[in-house]
Amino acid sequence: MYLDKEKIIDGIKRYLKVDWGKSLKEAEDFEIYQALAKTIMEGISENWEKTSEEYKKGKQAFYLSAEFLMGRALGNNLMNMGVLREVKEVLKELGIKYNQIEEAEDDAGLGNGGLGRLAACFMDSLATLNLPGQGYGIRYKNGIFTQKFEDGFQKEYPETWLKYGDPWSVRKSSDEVIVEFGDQKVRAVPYDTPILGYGTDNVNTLRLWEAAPINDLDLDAFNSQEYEEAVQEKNKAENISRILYPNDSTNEGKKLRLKQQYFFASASLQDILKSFKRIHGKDYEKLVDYVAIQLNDTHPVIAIPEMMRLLYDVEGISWTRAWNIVENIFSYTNHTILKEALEKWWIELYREVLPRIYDITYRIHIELLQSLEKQYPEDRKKHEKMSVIQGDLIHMAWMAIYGSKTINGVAELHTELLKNQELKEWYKLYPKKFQNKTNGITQRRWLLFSNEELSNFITKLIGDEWITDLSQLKKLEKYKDNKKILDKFLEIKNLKKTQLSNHLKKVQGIEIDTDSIFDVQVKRLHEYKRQLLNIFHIMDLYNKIKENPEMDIYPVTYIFGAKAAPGYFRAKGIIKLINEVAKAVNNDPRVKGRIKIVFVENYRVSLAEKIFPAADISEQISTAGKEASGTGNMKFMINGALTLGTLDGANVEIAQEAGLENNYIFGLKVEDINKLKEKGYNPSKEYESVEGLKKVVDSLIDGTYDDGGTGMFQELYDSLLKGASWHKPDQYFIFKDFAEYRETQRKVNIEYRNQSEWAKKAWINIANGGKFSSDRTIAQYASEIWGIKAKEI
Ligand code: T68
Repeated sequence: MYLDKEKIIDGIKRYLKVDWGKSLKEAEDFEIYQALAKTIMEGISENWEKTSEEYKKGKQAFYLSAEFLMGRALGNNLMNMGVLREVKEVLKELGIKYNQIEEAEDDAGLGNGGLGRLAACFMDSLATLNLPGQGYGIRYKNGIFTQKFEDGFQKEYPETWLKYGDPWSVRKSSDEVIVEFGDQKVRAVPYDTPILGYGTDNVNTLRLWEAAPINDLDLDAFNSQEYEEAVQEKNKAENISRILYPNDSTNEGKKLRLKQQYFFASASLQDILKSFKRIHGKDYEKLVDYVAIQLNDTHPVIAIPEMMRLLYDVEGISWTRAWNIVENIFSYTNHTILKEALEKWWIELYREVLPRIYDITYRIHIELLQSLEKQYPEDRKKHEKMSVIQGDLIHMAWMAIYGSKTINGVAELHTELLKNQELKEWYKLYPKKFQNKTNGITQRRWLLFSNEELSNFITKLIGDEWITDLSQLKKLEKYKDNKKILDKFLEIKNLKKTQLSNHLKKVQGIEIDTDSIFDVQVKRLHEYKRQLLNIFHIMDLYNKIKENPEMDIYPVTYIFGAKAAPGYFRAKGIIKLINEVAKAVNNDPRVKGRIKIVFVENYRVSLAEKIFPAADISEQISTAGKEASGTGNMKFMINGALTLGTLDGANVEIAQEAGLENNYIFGLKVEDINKLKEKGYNPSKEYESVEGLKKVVDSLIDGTYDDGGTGMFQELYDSLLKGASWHKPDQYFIFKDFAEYRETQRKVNIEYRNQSEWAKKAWINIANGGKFSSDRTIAQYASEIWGIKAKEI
């Protein structure tokens, strides 16, 4: 342990004085938070340096990701260091409420959703497993936008996590590098954040790059009183790392986005090569023995031609040798099969922003064509389909597959779909490159930290090994019929529900019945995730209550949390719809509190930590085949919520591990959907024939719900019944799955009443959650892809 009580008190007081000129009595919560954070930073500095030195001696893995959705660091760091309890005590003695200090920290929201949060969980697991792995990304000044609801509409406000500075990062000016574009040259300045593992002295690193101008000020312009021009270069440079693109699934195709990608890819590779050279000189044959690079989706794939530029142009290695190195260093993870998410760049734009990288990309393209010609002589159609450059577009995924040692999907089903459908030509060409790495989550943040009560209980029963070996949870299974234990579980669940309700009361003024079923869907808003199916079911239930006021329903609170990409009109329409239905349902005396809808504002990591432990039902209802994995599903599971879901993504493996009988699995499977598509799907049939459905759908446009004259609800209606120029009607099969979803919901509502049976199912889910630790995932990456080994300092 690096810190004892005295050191903590001394540190807090010292930093308050130095940084803010204040005594403890005068200090604001956020100042105490900062002082405490800096005390921790001071405490770990030696181990941090030691770890970096130690890791440099062997092979390291570098995780390149445009997003790291870290959330808050304070509580997590204190917990991983094993001093959370001490700090709480110290603060109490000083008359300070720890909770308030914790709430003073803004989330580091440098990601959109699952992909960014996965990267954050991976950082935690790497450190905990003492693995030499480092993250590289962008230090966005503004992370994912702050969401507010105004009259039921989503409004976006800039997120400003850096307004008081970030105490968790150290600016490493001496490691700056220059990144050059066709029309611009900038400095890339690294900021290092320590990643503390649990129960280890190792401290890993997340290095995020900030863009800065070569020249701060154009003095000539300034002297001629041209003030705007004087800071033009500075603004243009800083724009590169200013803002996170808030799209989680559509490809932006914007110039600034391409610049962001090249900016951090180039800076990271320069950094990697620089530190390699310091130790090994120009012995580049050794590079593959010291460096593995994981490309988190296609966003950093530009690193492939950039590595060629650095090795071939700058270091003067032959093209063939350089390519051989590339092919053995890079690996690529695919996170989606949605066509609109696959990154393609207009040639014109790409060439303008990155002229040399374009030339190199072109050469890569030609060489791929040559190898395709060898493999499939004169099969022009195939060549065209698999080309990096097709017409006016550059396909980043194709370059990734061609230039990587391995390519992996993020759940078994997803990987199978890649191999047999989406990327089948590539699988045929490179069968050995394809791997599966089912996602995982860190149980430290998502159970130990966010559910202290359940954690303590588990530890009391099976010891604390589960904290670093989640498969230990299996030992809980023997208690599945023990009434006392299940009662205790229910008591804890109820406590977490009360805590969440209290929080939501405070921040959103909502009253929630804590005896009701907490039925939760939290994730980005997207048509394929089918929040619309969820709200349609509630609308139907509401209609039924109006027809039959005495209807027997066990009370349910439907909790939603979701941000929509700002330009995603339909997703925003769905938010408005949920809020409108909520207004009607929650204020209707006929409902008598049996159902309630709560849409939590600004869903983010720190709120998620309060929501998962309180859930009874985990809604995972995406159209089969569309959700690559999902990771929220895993967080729910280990906190004892039952999955109400389709056989999609990692739901399949959750049901496999915990048993179908302990979850609520429904709906079309991938094969059903493929068949339906072949046959031709006509949603009007369901619309007309499924009892209650027509009434629900019609209420979008008959004046029942008001979209404030935006046309949003009409547009939703049309998307389901008419389709649009770019898609068929009801492309996500909401109507087709509606009846079975409703039936499954009915089952949930009845079975929940048997609390002991329910608790048993929840308990079995927890006991079988072991597979879904990111420790398992990362151990697999380490041995099956990267070839790195644990190294303790
Ligand atoms: C998610 N993808 C998958 N993308 O949807 C989810 N995309 O199934 C999976 O569990 C998770 O990745 C982790 O593997 C995303 O979150 C994005 O956020 C994103 C961001 C920018 C551009 C494209």
